[in-house]
Amino acid sequence: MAFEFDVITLFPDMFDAITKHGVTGRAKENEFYGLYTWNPRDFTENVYRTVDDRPYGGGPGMVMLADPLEKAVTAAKLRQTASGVSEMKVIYLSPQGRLLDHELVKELGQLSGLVLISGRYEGVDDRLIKRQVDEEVSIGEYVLSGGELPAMVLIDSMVRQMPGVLGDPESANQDSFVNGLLDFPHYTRPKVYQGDIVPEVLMSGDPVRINRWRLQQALGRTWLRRPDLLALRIKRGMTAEENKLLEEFKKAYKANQNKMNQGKE
Ligand code: 9WO
Repeated sequence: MAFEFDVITLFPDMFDAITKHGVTGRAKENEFYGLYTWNPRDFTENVYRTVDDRPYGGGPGMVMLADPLEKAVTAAKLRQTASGVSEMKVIYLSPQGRLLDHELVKELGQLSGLVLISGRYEGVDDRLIKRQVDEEVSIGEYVLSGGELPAMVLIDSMVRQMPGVLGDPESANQDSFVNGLLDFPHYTRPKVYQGDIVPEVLMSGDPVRINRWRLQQALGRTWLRRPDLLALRIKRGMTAEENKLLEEFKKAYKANQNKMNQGKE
């Protein structure tokens, strides 16, 4: 049975961005997952089909009404159950949520379905969140115009982890962050681009040397750009080989810095 996503959104067409393009488009066609959208506007009772109102306590902007959202969530949960989903969570995408990382992507992948609420305006009536939401998830520390892009980010990150979605079964494991390191640099043709040549080792055809170089680059880049990630990785244990490669990278980097600084000071 496929993983089922149900999304509550005022802008269902936005989700064409993932369902009609690329890896996530193909995965949907091949029924690796199902995605169904619910518009709270379709669950309104009045002629204006109102989904928002002014905030109690005053202030700028509007707040999404609890009732149309709750009716949409109820319909979404019903569809999940009818599709055979047994383990489901309701997630509200918000800057107040738990930060999305590879750990959370794996955790949510253990479920069989998700109901995602994409808010608009200044937010959602808090009583809806208390009544219906199991977890709030944030994709980063910034405010957007709505939760649709975050919902798509979450779906994309989960779909590419589904077994069989990426052609090569190894692809998802090669991803950055899976081994707690940043990615190594990539090159393709031509061999020389604007005077810049591809590292010789990548053209050697020696898979042992190539893997060693890539691991060294990943370690070195993580050391340079994400010392916080490297510290975690060191705590979880580095092999003697990894330590040697990193020390070698540091030495080469520092030697290069000294060379660059010649003449200064
Ligand atoms: C709007 C606003 C206006 C004035 C002062 C404070 C304010 N906060 C917000 C706000 O948080 N609006 C949200 C817009 C309401 C819920 C949907 N929106 C949203 C979700 N923006 N950003 C996200 C989001 C979700 C997950 N990860 C990162 C950002």
